[in-house]
Amino acid sequence: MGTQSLIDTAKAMMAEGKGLLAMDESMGTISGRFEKEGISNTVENRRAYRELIVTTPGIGECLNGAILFDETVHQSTKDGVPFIEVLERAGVIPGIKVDEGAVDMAGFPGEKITQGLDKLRERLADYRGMRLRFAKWRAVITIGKGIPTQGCIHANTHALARYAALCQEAGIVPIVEPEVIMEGDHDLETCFAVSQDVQRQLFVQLEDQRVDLRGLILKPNMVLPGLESATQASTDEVARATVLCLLGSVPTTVGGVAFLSGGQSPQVATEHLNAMHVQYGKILPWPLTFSFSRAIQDPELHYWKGKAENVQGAQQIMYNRMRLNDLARKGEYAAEMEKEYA
Ligand code: 5MM
Repeated sequence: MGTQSLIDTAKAMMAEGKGLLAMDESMGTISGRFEKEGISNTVENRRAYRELIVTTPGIGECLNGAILFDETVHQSTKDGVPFIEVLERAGVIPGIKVDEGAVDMAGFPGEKITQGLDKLRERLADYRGMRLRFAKWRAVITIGKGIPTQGCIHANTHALARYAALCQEAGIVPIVEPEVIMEGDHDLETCFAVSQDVQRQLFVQLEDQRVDLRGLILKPNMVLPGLESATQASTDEVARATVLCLLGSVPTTVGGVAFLSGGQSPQVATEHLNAMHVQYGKILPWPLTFSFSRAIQDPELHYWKGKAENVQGAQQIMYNRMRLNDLARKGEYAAEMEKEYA
C-alpha cells in the first residue's frame, strides 16, 4: 500500500466533527476496570462488554475509528458477526494496539520502556490482512524526582519511531502515543517542559526513521498539573499550555492530533478539548480531536455492571458522552449540556 493510501486513512481518522475511541485495554487493565465494578474478568464478559460498545446505536455518527485489543479483533457478536465487521458497517475504522506493554526499564529505577518490536513486522502483516488500517503504541513517561531521564525519553521515542516505520511499511497508519502520566505532585510548567522535550525528541526520531508524518497521528497527553499538585490549573490555562506545547514541537505536516484523557474525569477532558477549539481553533495547523478511553468508557462501564438488562442504558450513556466530545471538537460544547445529555 502506498503513501497516498496512508494519507487518506489518516485523513479519514481525523474527519471533521468526530473522534477515536480507545477500547484496547490489555488484560491487566481491563481486569482492574472490571474489578472496580464487581464484574468478573472472564472471556465472555470481555466479549459481551466489547459487543456493547461496538453495537452502540449511532456509533458511526460519533467516531471515525476505534482502537481494539488483540483478543477483541478475533471476537464476534453473540450472533456471530466479527467485531471488525460491525465497526466497518457502522463506518468506524478498526485499529489495533500493537505494543506489548510498558515494563521496568533496566538501569532506570522508576521508569518504563514499552516492548513489542520483536516480530512486529509479521504481526502487522497479519493485522493488515484482517483489514485493520491503523495501529497504536503507547510509551509511558513518568515525572518524579530526577525523572524522566534523557535515557528513558530517548529509548521510548526511538521505539515509537521504529514502530511507526514498520506500520507504514505494512500500509498501516501509526498512532504514536508518548504519554506523560498525570501521577505526581509536579506543576503545569513541569508537565509542559517534559511534554515538549518528549514530543520534540519524538519528531527527531521519526524523521531519522523516515516516517511520513502525513500518514501518522500523534496521541499526546494534555498539559496538566500532576494529580497531587498543590496548584491546579483553570480550563483556559490547560488549553493554552497544551496548544502552545504542541505548536512548539509538532510539525504542521502531521496527519492529526488525538488526545488521551489520562485519568481526567469525562467532563473535564471534554471541557479542555472544547476550550482548545474555542480559543485556538482558527490557528491550529492540524485537526485536533479525542482518542479517550476512560473519559468515555468509565460512566457506561459503571452503569453496565455486567448485566444484560443494563446494556441499552449503558450504550445511551456512551453515545451521549461521545456526542459531547464531538461538540467539543468543534468548540460547541457547554457545561449546561451535561444535564441535557445525562
Ligand atoms: C485503554 O487504555 C489503553 C491501554 O492501555 P494498557 O496497554 O495499559 O492496557 C491506553 O493506551 C489508552 O489508549 C490511552 O492511555 C488513552 O486512555 P485514557 O484512559 O488515558 O483516555
